[in-house]
Amino acid sequence: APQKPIVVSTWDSGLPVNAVAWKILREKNGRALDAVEAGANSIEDTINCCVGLGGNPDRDGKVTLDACIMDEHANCGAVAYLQRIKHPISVARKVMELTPHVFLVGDGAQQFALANGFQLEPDKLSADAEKTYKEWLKKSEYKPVMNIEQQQSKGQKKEGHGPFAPNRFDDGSFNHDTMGTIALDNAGNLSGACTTSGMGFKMKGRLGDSPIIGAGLFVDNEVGAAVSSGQGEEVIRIAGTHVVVEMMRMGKSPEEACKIAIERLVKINPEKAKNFQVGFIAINKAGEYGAYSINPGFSYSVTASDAGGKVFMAISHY
Ligand code: SD4
Repeated sequence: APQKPIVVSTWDSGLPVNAVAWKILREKNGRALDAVEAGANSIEDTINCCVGLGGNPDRDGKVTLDACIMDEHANCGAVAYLQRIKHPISVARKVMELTPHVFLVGDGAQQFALANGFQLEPDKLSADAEKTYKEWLKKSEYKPVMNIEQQQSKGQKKEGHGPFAPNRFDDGSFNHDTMGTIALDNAGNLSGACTTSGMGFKMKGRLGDSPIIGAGLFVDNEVGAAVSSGQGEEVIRIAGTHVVVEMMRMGKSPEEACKIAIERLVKINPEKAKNFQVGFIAINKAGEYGAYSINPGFSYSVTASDAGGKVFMAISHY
């Protein structure tokens, strides 16, 4: 049922992110933009494979971060190939608010961050990333893998298909990847954020879809918002989240819109598509939400209110 506020994030690991966003949306009656930024910050602070400075490095052993953010006025900001800065999403927001530009990369992005109060963090991998990187170096295979954490997890994956099935590993870890968060606030405005350390062991300088407006994230306050996770190259090829939002503009539901974008992507090379993962999530102006992915294993988290005003959290899988 249509509802606001609502916040939807990629992956099971989106649940705690949503909880942070929810505080702003519901308890403080705040702006969707503030909510998605705070949510993204909270996961950038944790050690995990795929977001923030604790994430997996590129194949030269450097962690390089990509992020973008977009608000209800079509303001947007992005950073990419950003090193040693803890909160890329907040740097992206500052690019949006303080510069005449949309996108800063590499040294320039870092310099801008330092000039705006961000700290230079140590040039050091997290213990987890260090271990994974050493393991990877043994073969140094340049081959992007689906659902990175799933492959790394020592635990067995518990079966969890269909709406609202739990998706945890036996060792308690979450299914996890790039964090995309989209929200509709009480005022009826939409915003989104996308933050990632990118594909693990990528080539130096490689960017995926995540920092690219219209690929990794798109928001149109008249229509809806969408964000993606998965193999960025494939999302860029179809300007993925822009397709999703345009389909919603034409009257498709969020899930239908995500499905159309996924089908477009698969059609390019159906054989190849069996071996990579892309998932889209979307919400529309009415607070309806949906998602679709190429392969099983994708999940997303929703935090909203039911008809009685009760808060619920859910995880859905395909
Ligand atoms: C990328 N979409 O860099 C991001 C990261 C991701 O599996 O989701 N990787 O392509």
